[in-house]
Parts: sequence; C-alpha cells; structure tokens
Amino acid sequence: MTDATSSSPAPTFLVGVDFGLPHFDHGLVELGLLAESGGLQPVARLTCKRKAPDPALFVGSGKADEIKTLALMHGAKEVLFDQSLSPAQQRNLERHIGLPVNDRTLLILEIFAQRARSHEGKLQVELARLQYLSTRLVRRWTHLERQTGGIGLRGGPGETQIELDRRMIGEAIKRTKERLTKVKKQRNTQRRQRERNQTFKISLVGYTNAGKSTLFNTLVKARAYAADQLFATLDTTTRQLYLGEAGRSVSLSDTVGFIRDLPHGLVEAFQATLQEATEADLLLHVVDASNPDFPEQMAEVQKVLAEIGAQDLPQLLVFNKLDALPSDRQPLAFEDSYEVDGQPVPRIFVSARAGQGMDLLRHALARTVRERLPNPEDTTQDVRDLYRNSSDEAPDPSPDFGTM
Ligand SMILES: Nc1nc2c(ncn2[C@@H]2O[C@H](COP(=O)(O)OP(=O)(O)OP(=O)(O)O)[C@@H](O)[C@H]2O)c(=O)[nH]1
Ligand SMILES: [Mg+2]
Repeated sequence: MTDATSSSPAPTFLVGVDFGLPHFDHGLVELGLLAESGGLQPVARLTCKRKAPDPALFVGSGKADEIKTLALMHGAKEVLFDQSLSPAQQRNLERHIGLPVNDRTLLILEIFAQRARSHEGKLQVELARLQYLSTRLVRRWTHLERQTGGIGLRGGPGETQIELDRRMIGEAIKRTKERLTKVKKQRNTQRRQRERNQTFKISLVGYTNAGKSTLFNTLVKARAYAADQLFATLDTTTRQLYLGEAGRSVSLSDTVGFIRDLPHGLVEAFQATLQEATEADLLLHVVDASNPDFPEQMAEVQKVLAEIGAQDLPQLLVFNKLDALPSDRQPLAFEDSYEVDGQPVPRIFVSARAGQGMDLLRHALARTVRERLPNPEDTTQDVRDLYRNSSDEAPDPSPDFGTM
C-alpha cells in the first residue's frame, strides 16, 4: 500500500464478494472511502456472488482471471478485497493476478498507522499490527513446518526461522503492552483528577465520518481535526464544556470512530482509548443521518459498545448532517426518541457544520446533567459518595483537559 503522503495515489481495483450477508455493500462505497483515506485511488470495482469462499483463491479461478484482465485494463497497481483473506488466499491471488492483493483488515490497520499521532496511539497501532502479523505467521508457520520438517536454524532443535520470528513478535507484543500500561497509568491519574473535580463525563461515539469531531468543535469551539476521511480521529481529546442551564461544566471527549468489521486486534489494542467511552456518564451517539446506511452503522456502533462493555450507558442520539437531508427526509420534530435495541433513546437532529440545533442539544445535555447530578453548590454527602473511589490527588488546576 502507498503512503498517504506520496504524491500519486496507487490506482486500485476494488473487489467485493457477496456471500448473502445483509450488510453487503453492493457499490463498495465504504471500501472506496477507506481506500482513499489510506492513500489509494479506486479506478474500478467488481462485485460477484458466491455461496462460500474458495479455500485457495477466495473467488473462483474464472473470476480471478476476470479480475486480472479488468485490473490490467484499468491500469490498477493493486487489488483490494472488501473481505478478509487468509494468508494462503492472499498469496495465491497475488500469484494468479500478478499484482499485490490486500484486504480490508490490512487497509484499516494501515490507515490507523498513518493517522496515529500521539505516543499512545502509535503504541496501540503497533500492538494491533503485531497481533495481526502474529496470526499470519502462526498460520504460515504450520504450513512451512510441514515442508521443512524440523530443521533447526538457531535455538532449540526443530526451531524454524518462522518460529524465531514468532518469538520475536511475541516479545515485541509483550514490550508494547508494557509501554501501553505505563501510558494508561498516566491517563488514569488524569481521569481520577477529573472525578475528584466531580466532572460529569460525556463521550462522543459513532461510526467513522459521522461528524463527531465537527460536533465537538462546534460545542467547545476547539479545533480538533475533522475531515472527510475515515478515521480522521484516533486520539482522545477532552475539553471542558460549560452548560449555563445546568450551572456547571462537563467534560466532553472526542475519540476514534467505529466501522463494520473493525479488526479484532484494533478493538483490543485501542482498549485504553475506548475506555474513555466506557467510563462516561453519558454517550453522545453521533449518527450521519444523511447516509442511507445509518441503521446498519448504528447497529455496528452498538456492537462495538457491547464489546467494550459500554452498551448499558445512557445515550443521547445526535442525528447529524440535517443540512444534507433531502426535503422529503427532513424530520417533523427536531427532538423525539428513536428505538435502539428495542429501547427508546432520546434523539436530537442537528447540523454540526452549520451549527443548527446546538441550543436544543445544550438544553438536552443540561437537563441530563441536572437529572444525574445535584447542584454544584450542594456538595452533600451523596455527591461525595458518588465519587468515593476518587484519589487524593489535587484537582486539575487547568480548565482545559488537553489531548491525551
Ligand atoms: N453536510 C454536513 N457535513 C458534515 C456535518 N458535520 C460533519 N460533516 C462532514 O463530515 C465529514 C466527517 O466529519 P468529522 O467531524 O471528521 O467526522 P468524525 O465522526 O469525527 O470522523 P472520524 O474521526 O473519522 O471517525 C467532514 O467532511 C465534515 O465536514 C454536517 O452537519 N453537515
Ligand atoms: Mg473525528
């Protein structure tokens, strides 16, 4: 894959195989966006139907021939599959087509690697990549073992190069995890300070590109990076948001977006970043209402929230991009409720970019905060009980929590 900073993005041929699953993206729209976000240029697309993946080539050999012909015809330098390929399928396809073949999982990892800015973000991506690599090696190793049959290179008898690599990767994973634990400790200290300050914590969650950072910027007048690309944000940024109506400030965190089939290792590696969401008092679930696939995207977000143990936290749905909704899809009321997993959840329509609906949103936030926390003036035993696990550290002197 090419680096996003290189001047000419690699022409890429997109392939999607429909196995009859409900979320199949016939236009390969999301894969196209992912490719562009990763510095590739989609030049042509092909979708086909199959009952099950071919163990050797993922698609049939006739289809692989067709991919080869079309890819050459369009001048593609790379082929990208919407589904995960096994290491053997990837290798066989590369041989058959004569071009580098990659899959969605690797592309997402690549984008994360390109975007990671903070020390923690870089460590998390590194961990996810190592974990991805280790599963590939394990599988390749079993295959090679049969061929080389216990020829020792170094170390104990029967140890192959692959096994050595695997051991090195295992050690690298361990080191990265240790470094992440250290960073996590610092983050915990900052969090405890906020708890000590009795801060009501709000986390923005949502599908990637829903407009979380734009909403964050509009609400707190910050300048978090917002862009029309997937995974523009990887690091958590937290700012104070003053809610006049509630007579208090809350903390608002912008963080990484979710996507369908988020590589498992990434969820695990980004646990520290995602933890911000699991410890929130309220989740602002931002939805791109202008995207026809928004119900599937919401379901994906719910799935990841369940994976990180945040499914039972109170939510407020923010249906964003109201300005981009055609007139026949404009809502009748800007505030209502919407069913999520069989439960009604309060919903507000906004346009984060145009600043529309912000008063309504602030009002709803203030109401929630008032319901959940008593007045800051009555610092009664109840409130202290609420935060009795907080540490003895001094409160954070700065009103700005900064980027973590
Ligand atoms: N039309 C319209 N576009 C919007 C609105 N809010 C955000 N966008 C656009 O949507 C794109 C994504 O916005 P971001 O704020 O970066 O989205 P995000 O959810 O933070 O995305 P990730 O960090 O990648 O997960 C940008 O091009 C924004 O300009 C809106 O209210 N209306
Ligand atoms: Mg963002």
